[in-house]
Amino acid sequence: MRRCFDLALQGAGSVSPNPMVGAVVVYENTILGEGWHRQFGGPHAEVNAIASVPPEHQTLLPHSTLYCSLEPCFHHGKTPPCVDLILEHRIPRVVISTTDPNPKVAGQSVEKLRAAGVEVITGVLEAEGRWLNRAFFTWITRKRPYIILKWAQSADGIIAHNGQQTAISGALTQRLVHRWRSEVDAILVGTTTALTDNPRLDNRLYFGRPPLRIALDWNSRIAAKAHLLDDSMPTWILGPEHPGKWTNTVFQNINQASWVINLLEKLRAEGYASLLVEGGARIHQQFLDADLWDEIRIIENPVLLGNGVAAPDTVGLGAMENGGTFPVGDDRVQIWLRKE
Ligand code: AOF
Ligand code: ZN
Repeated sequence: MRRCFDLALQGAGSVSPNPMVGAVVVYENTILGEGWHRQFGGPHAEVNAIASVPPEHQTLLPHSTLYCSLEPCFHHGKTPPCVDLILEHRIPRVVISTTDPNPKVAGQSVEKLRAAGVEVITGVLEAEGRWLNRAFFTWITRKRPYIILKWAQSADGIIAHNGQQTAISGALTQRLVHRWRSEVDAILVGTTTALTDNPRLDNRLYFGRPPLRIALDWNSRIAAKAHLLDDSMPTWILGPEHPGKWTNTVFQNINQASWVINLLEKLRAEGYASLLVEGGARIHQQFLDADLWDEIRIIENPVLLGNGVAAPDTVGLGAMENGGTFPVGDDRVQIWLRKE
């Protein structure tokens, strides 16, 4: 199953809003084939795993076990049901980490396999399986993108000098942040961050697909020459239209008073299943106050800044769970998770 998870992770950044899924075909303790869901709209993990079994070993399928990190699908989506493929190949045993929360699946494949006489074992490394696809589970059950709030702070809890771009985290952490960007579907910043940092919000220090970038600009203050308005990658600006010829930039006319909810609805409608909120403090606070967050990633550097913009207050957030802490160069990354 751990091998299934490793395979599944190869799809990070390419399959959303679908889950990352890995599958392994095993005959008498020997792996005959492996596969993962590589691309949104493309073949599922089970299809790739079965197709990877060499022709001379296909006759072993009716004597093999299929391991799947997620319950095989039951429905005709962009691809035919994996459950039928398993039955066609007469695979007698299927081991699953978690059932698929998608209402079109939701345990029905497990039932169908069992009804056909297939031995099905579920719940293997279930917590890890859920963790792997926490964005997908949130997307399905909460009907909104998975929301990650991220900021860097000094040892005395300051995220920036007032109105000034302030470098806090180190170069190695910068690369990690670009990796995080490549793993999410969209990134959001507020106007102050857009004005003081002139961010690109791309993932040039890592590989993979760049996310959708989103900035608030209710009063058209972002300059035409700002990186965010260079039209180089998909961008949403929440605010009135700026003059210019845009192919990748969309000006979203949404309600300023309820923009957080409106934005989440819009992201959901367009299939963006995860959102990384990169600040500033006011925006983070709005998400925290609305209790709309799933994960907080705090980068802490030992520097003392003395004064400036204070980091959002997480002490009052009772419902937090420690998601782990690890060093990156001179920085320390702390992850907090929302309790169910
Ligand atoms: C699987 N194996 O590798 C994945 C599954 O539109 P489709 O056909 O790609 O179906 C997408 C849904 O299928 C997705 O919402 C989830 O419920 C399931 N994903 N299922 O058997 C896979 N990626
Ligand atoms: Zn499938």
